[in-house]
Amino acid sequence: MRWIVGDIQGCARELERLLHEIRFDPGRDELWAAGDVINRGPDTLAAARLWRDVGGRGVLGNHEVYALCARSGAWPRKRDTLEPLFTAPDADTLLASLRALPVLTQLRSRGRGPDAWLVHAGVHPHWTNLASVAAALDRGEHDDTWLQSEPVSFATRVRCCSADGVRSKFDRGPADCPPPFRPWDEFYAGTTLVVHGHWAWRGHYRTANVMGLDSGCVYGGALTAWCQDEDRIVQVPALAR
Ligand SMILES: [Mn+2]
Repeated sequence: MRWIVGDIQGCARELERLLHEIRFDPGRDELWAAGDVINRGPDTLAAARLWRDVGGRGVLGNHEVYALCARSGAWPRKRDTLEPLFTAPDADTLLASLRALPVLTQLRSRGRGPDAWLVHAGVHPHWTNLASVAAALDRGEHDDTWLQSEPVSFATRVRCCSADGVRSKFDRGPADCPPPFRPWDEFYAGTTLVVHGHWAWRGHYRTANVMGLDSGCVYGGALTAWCQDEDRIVQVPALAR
């Protein structure tokens, strides 16, 4: 089975519980993270290691971009929960596997669920051919310049934007997006399902062509995963801390 999990953000125990609940078998199943495996939450190092140990697939989130740029010194360090990761003996290999992740990737259906595109935050209104955008985005090296480029920032950070792709800083519910900004998915006219994370305030939702998987586990919500092959959702509530 192929599972796509929403923002883990260092919630290693909930990820562990989820994998147990779905009887995840790394030899048979695939786990794809919708980005933001790390930071904010209580146990970034354990989350990153568990994600890696079961196969480590996914797309880059803004917290991975931050971690990589903070680590290299390209960005100043902010308040974060990355110290145990940065000082771990396997820090370099863990960070290298995060850096290698694509920003936008296609997941072709192999079962009951539909084909999907996976991205952390969303797709730009001008991105009408996602296959060519994905190919262009992942061409070349994922160096710090690439991590800081506008297309990568857009795909890993957007919630509300204008019709020409100017992003708003607004991060609450989609109904309250201040005009002229609208939730990015209102500009997405493609027929292939886009699966994303990043918008915890919005929680898990699904429309005809978009699915959100960030149900705010790190804020006391739930960790949500979608099984593409069976087209079903499994949620694990956040543990009390
Ligand atoms: Mn995010």
